[in-house]
Amino acid sequence: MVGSPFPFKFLLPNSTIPRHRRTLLTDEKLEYLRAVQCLQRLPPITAFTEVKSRFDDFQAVHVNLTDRVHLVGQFLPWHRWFLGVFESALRKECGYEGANPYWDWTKDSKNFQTFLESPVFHPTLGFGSSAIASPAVPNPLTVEDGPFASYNLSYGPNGVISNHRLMRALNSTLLPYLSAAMVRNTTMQPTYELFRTELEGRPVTPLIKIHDAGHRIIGGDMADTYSSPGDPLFYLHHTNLDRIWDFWQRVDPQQRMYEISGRSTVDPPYEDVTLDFPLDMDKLARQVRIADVMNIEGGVLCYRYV
Ligand SMILES: [Cu+2]
Repeated sequence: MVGSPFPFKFLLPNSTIPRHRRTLLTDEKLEYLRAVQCLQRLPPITAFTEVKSRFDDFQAVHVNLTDRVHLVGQFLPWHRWFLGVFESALRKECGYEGANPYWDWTKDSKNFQTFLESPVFHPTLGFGSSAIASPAVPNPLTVEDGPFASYNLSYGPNGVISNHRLMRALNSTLLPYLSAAMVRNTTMQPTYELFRTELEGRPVTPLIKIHDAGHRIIGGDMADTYSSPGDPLFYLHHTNLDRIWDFWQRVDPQQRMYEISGRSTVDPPYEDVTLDFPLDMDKLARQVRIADVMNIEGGVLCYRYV
C-alpha cells in the first residue's frame, strides 16, 4: 500500500496502537469493515419508514435532520457528535475495538490514476470499487464489489425512499479541490466563521471546497446532502473533516476550543449558535450541547488523531 490513506485515530483508554503508526493494518481494516457490516445486520432502533438496520438508523436520522445541520454554525459539532455515536454503536453493539478511521484524500489526489488506486476502493480491504463512468456506461454506477455491494439501501437522493444498491460515480474534475493546498487554505483561516465556511463549500460558498468536493468526487449516494451516510465512505470523509477541525482548534486551543459561530437555521429569523446550542440525535443518542463536543479528548468524547 502506498502512502498513508485510510489511517486512523485511536481511543485514549486501553489503546495499544503505537502513536507513530499512521496506517491501518490489514486486520484492522477488515475488523472495521466487519463492524460496519454488523450494523447493517442488526435491527433498527428508530421508527423511520423503511429503516431495516442499525446502519439505516444513522442514514435516516441524517436525512431527517439534514436541513437543520448543514449550512449552519452547528454543522461541524453536529457531525462530530454523529460520528461519535456511530463509533459507539460499532464498539458497543458490534465488538469493534478501534476508532473511526479517516480518509486523508490528499494522499490520493495527485492525479486520477492515484485516486483510483486508493486503498479505500480496494475490493476486499476497502470499500469496493470506484465505479468510473464512461460515455458508454453513464453515471451513477452500482458498486459491484467489496463488503457493501450486496447491501440494499432504503433511502436515495433527497432522502426519498428508494430501494437500491450502493451507487457511485467518480468525477476526476474535482481532484484539485482535495489537495494539501486546499486543506492548508482551510486551516489558515483565523476565525471559526471563516474556517467553517471555507471547509463546508457550496452553497455556503460560491466555489467548491473540501467538504462538498469529497462528497461529489465519489458521486452517487455519497453526493446527496440528505442520504450520503448510505455510503460507508461518508464516515471516513467526515472523520477526516473532523480531524481538520481538531487540527485547526489545536493551533490556539485557549481560544479555539471555545470558539463557535454561525446562524443556527438556514431560514430567518436568524439566531447565532452558542456553546449551549443543543445537538439533536433523535433516538440515536441523548442530546448534548456544542460545548460537550468542542474538545475531542474531553466532554462526551475521548479520542485523538494520529
Ligand atoms: Cu451531513
